[in-house]
Amino acid sequence: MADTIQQQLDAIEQDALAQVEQAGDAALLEAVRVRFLGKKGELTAILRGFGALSADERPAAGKRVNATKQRVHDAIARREASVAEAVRAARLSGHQLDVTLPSFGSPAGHIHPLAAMTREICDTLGALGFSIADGPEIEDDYHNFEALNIPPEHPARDMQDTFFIEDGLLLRTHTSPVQIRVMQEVQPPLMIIAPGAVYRIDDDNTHSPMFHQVEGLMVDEGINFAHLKYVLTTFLRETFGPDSPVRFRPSYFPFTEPSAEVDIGCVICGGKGRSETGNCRVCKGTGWLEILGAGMVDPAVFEHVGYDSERYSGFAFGVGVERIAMLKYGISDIRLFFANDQRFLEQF
Ligand code: 2U9
Repeated sequence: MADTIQQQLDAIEQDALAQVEQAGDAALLEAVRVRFLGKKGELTAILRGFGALSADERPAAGKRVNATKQRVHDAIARREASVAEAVRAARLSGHQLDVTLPSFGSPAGHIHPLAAMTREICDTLGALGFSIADGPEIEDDYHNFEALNIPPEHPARDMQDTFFIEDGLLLRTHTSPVQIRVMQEVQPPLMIIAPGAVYRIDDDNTHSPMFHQVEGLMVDEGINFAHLKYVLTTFLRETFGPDSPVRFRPSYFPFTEPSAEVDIGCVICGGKGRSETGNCRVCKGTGWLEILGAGMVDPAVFEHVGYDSERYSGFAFGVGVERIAMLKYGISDIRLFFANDQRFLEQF
């Protein structure tokens, strides 16, 4: 009787191992496990035949059944591991990583519109012979005001207009102190431009407490107002187009004499002063836009830096970078330059 059971066990084991080998995935292997090792499985069913065995034969027969179960169980476990490995290998070979492929790329940043405008202004003036100079943004009263012939009672010196720091220091209100420092160091002839940030207590659509200027200075023997007119007319026509009308109006600055404000024909209404609905809102109906200030350097400024004002003369000018960019690109609020909104910046 025991022999018959052993024959049955051998046959079931052979069948089970063959089926394990054929099972190609986890679900099929589970079906094999249930069929042979489950509660109602074939190897469990063998135990029911034990009724025909004598009490002496039963322990040995039980051991054989358990040993067979263990071998089938181990075969299933081995096969499970190899099936899982095959699945993993297939997945990896299907998703090969080609490290030589070009990347998707990340969005490239670009130069800020004010930096681009500053460069353009400096390039145009550079082509006319000016070299760039720079200096500190924190200044003293002498370089920012006194050397520039700005009188003690001038409104620029008021707490309302200038950011004063401590110990008589302040945030420069223009880049003119750069030119003062250069003149203290070198003798004429000189032709310099000073681009950079300046600070004034002012904040609305067209004024920002920090803004940018490019100032220019040319000093030599025999420099006169015609030189000033030529340089600034050339600069403005390079910037706003060769046919742009340019006019010079008398004005006043403490550091230049005579002084002028310079206008270009309104870039919005084409100089007509009118729009379809009435007066042009940008030039207020005048047909002109004030674009920069200029003048012949006041001899008092030369005296402060130790230049012989009998021998040398010079002209100076100043432009606001934001103002030029706003007019050139039709921007109505200066704060857009500083809000760092990608939708604005991407347009340049
Ligand atoms: C030195 C001597 C003279 C620079 C000048 C202006 C006129 C002027 C404004 C333009 C727009 C300031 O940014 S803004 O508001 N500037 O009108 N600037 S003459 O004159 C100088 C500079 C340096 C030694």
